[in-house]
Amino acid sequence: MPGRLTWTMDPFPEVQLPESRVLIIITGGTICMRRSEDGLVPAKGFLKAGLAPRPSFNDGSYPEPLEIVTDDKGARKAVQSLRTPISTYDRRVRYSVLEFEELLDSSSIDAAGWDHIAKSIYRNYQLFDGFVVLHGTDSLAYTCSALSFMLQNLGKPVILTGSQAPMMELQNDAQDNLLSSLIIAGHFMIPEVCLFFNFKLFRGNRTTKVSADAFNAFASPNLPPLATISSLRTNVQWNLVYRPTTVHPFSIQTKLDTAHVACLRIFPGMKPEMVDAVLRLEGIKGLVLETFGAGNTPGGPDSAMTKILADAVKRGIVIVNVTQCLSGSVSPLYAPATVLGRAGVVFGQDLTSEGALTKLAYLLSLPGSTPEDVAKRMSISLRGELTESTRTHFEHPKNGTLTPELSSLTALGYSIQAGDLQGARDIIRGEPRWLLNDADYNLSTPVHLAATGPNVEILREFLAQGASVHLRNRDGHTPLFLAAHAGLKDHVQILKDAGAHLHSDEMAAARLHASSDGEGDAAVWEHAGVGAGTG
Ligand code: ASN
Repeated sequence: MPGRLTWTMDPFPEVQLPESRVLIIITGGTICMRRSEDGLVPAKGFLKAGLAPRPSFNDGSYPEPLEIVTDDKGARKAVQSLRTPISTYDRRVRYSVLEFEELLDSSSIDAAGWDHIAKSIYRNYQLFDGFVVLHGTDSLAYTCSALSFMLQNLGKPVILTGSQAPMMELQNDAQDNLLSSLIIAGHFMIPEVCLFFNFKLFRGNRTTKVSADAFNAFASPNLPPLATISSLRTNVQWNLVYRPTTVHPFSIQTKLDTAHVACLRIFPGMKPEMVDAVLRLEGIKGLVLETFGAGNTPGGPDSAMTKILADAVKRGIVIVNVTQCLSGSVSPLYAPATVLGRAGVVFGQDLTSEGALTKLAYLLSLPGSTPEDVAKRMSISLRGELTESTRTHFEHPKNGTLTPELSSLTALGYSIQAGDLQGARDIIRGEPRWLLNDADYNLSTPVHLAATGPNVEILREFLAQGASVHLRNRDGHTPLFLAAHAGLKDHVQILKDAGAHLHSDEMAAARLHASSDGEGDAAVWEHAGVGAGTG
């Protein structure tokens, strides 16, 4: 092949290693900018100019192009793909790039841009194991928060990243941020909208930009990182990873209502009329009020400020109290905050302003939403965006040997084979998050085993506890493939209800089975998605 690179370091070129597929969606931002007469501007052709020439992004094997879906009607186009060298986890990541028509500085990204990203992920959801979104840093925390709500029942990793210095500059943070994002999206089933920056993976809706120029530009003041990178390892805090626990397939909510929400920062001496003016803007439905400390504003129960706020709540405007402080939560600790609560202002707990504003815009965009519903859901965690005071976290067993984990997994395997639902429940009690997504020597998870087990209720239980339906075993197979292969219709159905789909890699084998197995089995394969145009 012309231009083929010859520096591949692959020591076992013939060995078939697992390979994940990741789609990189490029919206713009400094990471893909070049110098111009007007200063830095986003430039197209990132894969060719920014990735292909770098050994850590290209093992030189130049694999076949990959298909991506480009519009709502399902139009597809084949685009160039590249492969990373082998990772420390004995896996390669193969990726393609979807570059937006117009690349933007993130200060110009709004709700329409969020829709564009959400739709691109939705259309390509079945073709890739994970997604990386390149985005400018200025409004990145807003986009992460918005997407975390818009992507409903997300079952795959979506990692947003960017950089403070362009990839094309000699000294940059772009290379590390993108490579780590790619590796995490291709190796770890963290089904959240995350932000990766400066060796840390954060839950996206907990982040805020804290520096205009440092590489350490983002913080997540109220939640530790979900993962950190140290030397060659990625250390995932599995006990913090949030998973949907309702059995529903992935869907998206678009058109967030940013036109009827506002954010206002209280300051000493602020005139109540100023707050009133905002609350009387035409069509206003929600206000994020950034208050002092633990949620306090000037004025007592009979003050003009309190009356203005109480009046607005009565008119159906949802007002959410969040703190101006970088960390901590609002609460009725002091009289001024208690007064606000009595006036109907919602306690936004430890939401960031970005999280509060985008959550309001999301809830207001839901069909049939009422101010009462919105107010109620603003102080409840939907995607781990706030800490509910009663929430307790299970702690993953620390250090020590692997024995307890391995023996739990083995015992679980026996319960699954025996169809013993109660036994399986007893084993996962208190530790479902990590155990259900753990894998044996064959990279089979408990869901793979339950997908062909005798008791479909065990499978249902695992899914309701947040187990992933998308992990693939060493042969590259999803639990859905195994259930269809075993001709188990009920198992196929429950997996599909939870958003499972056949991976594009297994489509050819699935079609072969569907045409050569008996008639009944062909129907099960069809139900699993063969012939549905995937792959
Ligand atoms: N202005 C740039 C943007 O947000 C900043 C950056 O990406 N570092 O698009």
